[in-house]
Amino acid sequence: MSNSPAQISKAKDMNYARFLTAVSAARRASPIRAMIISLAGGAPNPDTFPFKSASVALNDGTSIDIGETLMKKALQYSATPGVPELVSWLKDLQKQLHNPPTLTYSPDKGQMAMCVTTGSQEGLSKVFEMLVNPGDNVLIDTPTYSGTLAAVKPLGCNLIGVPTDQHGIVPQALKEILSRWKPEDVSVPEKKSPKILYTIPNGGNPTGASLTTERKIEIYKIAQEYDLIIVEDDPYYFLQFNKPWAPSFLSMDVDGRVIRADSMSKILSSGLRIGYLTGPKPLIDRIILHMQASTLHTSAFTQVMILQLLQKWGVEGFLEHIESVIQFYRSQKDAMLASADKWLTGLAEWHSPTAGMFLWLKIHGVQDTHQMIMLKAISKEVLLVPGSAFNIDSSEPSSYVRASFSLSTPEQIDQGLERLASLIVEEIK
Ligand code: 09M
Repeated sequence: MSNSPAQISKAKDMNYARFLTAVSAARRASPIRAMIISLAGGAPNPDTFPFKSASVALNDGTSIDIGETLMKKALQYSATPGVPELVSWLKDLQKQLHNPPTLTYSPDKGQMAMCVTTGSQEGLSKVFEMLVNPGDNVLIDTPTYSGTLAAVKPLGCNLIGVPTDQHGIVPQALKEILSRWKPEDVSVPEKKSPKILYTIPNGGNPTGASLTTERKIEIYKIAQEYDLIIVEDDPYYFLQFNKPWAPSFLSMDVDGRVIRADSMSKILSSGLRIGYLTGPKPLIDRIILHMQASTLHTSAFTQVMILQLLQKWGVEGFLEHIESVIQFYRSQKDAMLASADKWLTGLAEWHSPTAGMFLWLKIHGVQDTHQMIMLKAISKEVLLVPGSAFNIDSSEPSSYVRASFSLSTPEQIDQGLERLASLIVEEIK
């Protein structure tokens, strides 16, 4: 059944309790939970709500209609893991795209489970709060998404940056870092061997780099050796420029050691705030307990709106839509690369992004881009982020900048990079 590469075989059973923080382990199901689900408890009467129905016009000329009955459901409390029909649709999607080996496992042995989150950011921050104790060593792609750093740094852990190149994490570098520990150290808590590895496998933010299949297999095996949970943050999975799409860590997860964060933000809407976590049931259950004590659930209206669209489209229609989104970003990327060639040759270097919406530029002769971008580029209307924002220690200098090719027209991109070129020339003269 599984499409995991033949080279990976299952390690010993996972002991999920080993990974939990004290806070996460202490979470208990709320006594009103059953009532919320049965709606027998504190649920208000939706007949008193002012909203009746909704019709949302789509760009293709059709619409999705939320009639009175469905609207009542959309306005009411719902189940914490997500509106059941949406969870079921997304489960089928994960099966079709990733066919995780854990689909057939028993619940306590890491069976694949899912929950809908308010954007992938909510899911990720709850994953970190579940797994990261103060003083823990945590392995993380460098450079990495500033929002991840914002979620994980306040937990008081020691972030260990894993070097990356144009193909993402360098497995040899990961091995070298881990060689500070012996694989048997994982059973000795005082040794503080890292328990999690966070990575953005496709279209890295900020680098635009994607891991190759070979590297993923190698990294998964290292995770087995050191009993690591892999946190696979993959919001740019659906924005991969080349086919076939790379197999995910989830697709090779024979052990039940991968928690995958997906996002609808880049393909359906970022403001609707829909993400979803997929991972072993014992861990997803902990996230759900956390949600029961915080958001209760992601907006049911938002979920129903997305569900209506996905049911209308089916998986095939969804993938067709994604194809058109990819085409847009691919041509934007090509425009940015052409302008970079035109204006920045000799002044900067870069790799062609394989997914996502960012070009990562290394500026020649500029040790730290922060001043140049924050003080001067803004006045010249160039929308760039200095590389230091993506460093574990943002006070460390960076000679990189992240350029986004999402919102600007090819003409604006061209003008922007022309301005950047003149800034660099000014800076290094
Ligand atoms: N910049 C993201 N990235 C971003 C960004 C953003 C306001 C968001 C990675 O919408 P979610 O919650 O599903 O996405 C969160 C997320 C998770 N993981 C790797 C991401 O890149 C979103 C929002 C302003 C700026 C922002 O710059 O890169």
